[in-house]
This record gives sequence, structure tokens and C-alpha cells, in this order.
Amino acid sequence: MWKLDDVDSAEITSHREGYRGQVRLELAADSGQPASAHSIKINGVEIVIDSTEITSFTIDGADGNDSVVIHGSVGNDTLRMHPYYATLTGPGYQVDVVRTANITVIGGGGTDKAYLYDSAGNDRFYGKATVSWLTGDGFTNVALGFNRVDAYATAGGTDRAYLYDLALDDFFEATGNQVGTSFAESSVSAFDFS
Ligand SMILES: [Ca+2]
Ligand SMILES: [Ca+2]
Repeated sequence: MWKLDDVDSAEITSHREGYRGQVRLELAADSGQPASAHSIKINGVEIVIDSTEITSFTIDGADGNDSVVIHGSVGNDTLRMHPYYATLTGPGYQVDVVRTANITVIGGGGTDKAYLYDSAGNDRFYGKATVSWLTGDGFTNVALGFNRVDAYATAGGTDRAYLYDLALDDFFEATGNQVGTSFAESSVSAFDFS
């Protein structure tokens, strides 16, 4: 039910409605260099791909209750997550995830930034030093190990943000439509939550 094709880009699509599949994509440590490889596990079955051959991925959950886990590169990655959709760009690659209920992206080192956007319904955002997630009706988007996470509640509904301190000396601030926390190596901000 998942297929992988095309020579320049990998397209992974779930064809069975309502099927609960899992894709795990580990991007090459040194994308674009010879002998480095991306690893894709589709329901536990691994495919190894030369990172010089394939630089873009589309992972299509085709709805259902699928899970996608992406390990970012050791370089600087940028993540944008919307309900059921995510785009991760980094050195030498782009990954698009579409129609997938559960998306987790791990920064993997470097200076990584994540932007999380809400749904039209009621959503909740949880921000911690090393992991943040935004969850709403039927979906959960998780950013793990990012240096900076910004969450936006601009699509409507009654949305809540919960920011957590590591210890008493962490900085917490709330100004106007923004609340934020700064940690030693990361920061989390939430915009326009009620
Ligand atoms: Ca990274
Ligand atoms: Ca919302």
C-alpha cells in the first residue's frame, strides 16, 4: 500500500483508505556527498536511497490515521507544519508530508527552526525546551529537538498554549499576542493564542 517510485524524487503513497501505516524517514547525515544514504522504513521495511540520487520526498498518508517520523539532517533544517501537512527543508533535500494525521520531525542537530500553524478548530499547543507539539481535531504535529519553535493560532477557534519551564531560572514572557520561553539552547513562542 506504500509505493516508492520516480528517479529524482521519492513518492510514498498510502492507497488504502483508513489504513494505519507508518513511515520513518532518516535523512542522510551528509546529504549530497557520495556514499551517504537516506533511510526510509515503511511499516518496518527499510529502503536505502543514495542521497545524490533523490533529493525530494513526498509522503502521502492518503488520510486514515497514519504516522510519519522524519529525522532531520545534522545541518540547519526549517520545518513548517500545518494540520495533516508538513514541509521540511535542509541542505540538499526537501520533504513534503501530506494527508497524514500524526507527523513527528526530529531536528537532528544544527540550527533548526520550526513553525507550527493551527487548524480552524480548537487547538492546543504545548511548548517545552526540547519538544513542542500542536494538536487539534484528529491530528498531532510534533517538533523535537528544534532550537526555535514558533506556533501560530491564526486560523480560528479557541486555542490554548501551554509553555513549560525546565527550572526556575528559565525566562517566561507574555506580551500582547505573544508568549514565549527562552532556554539555554532553544526558545519557544506562541502567537495569537487565547
Ligand atoms: Ca538539523
Ligand atoms: Ca485553531
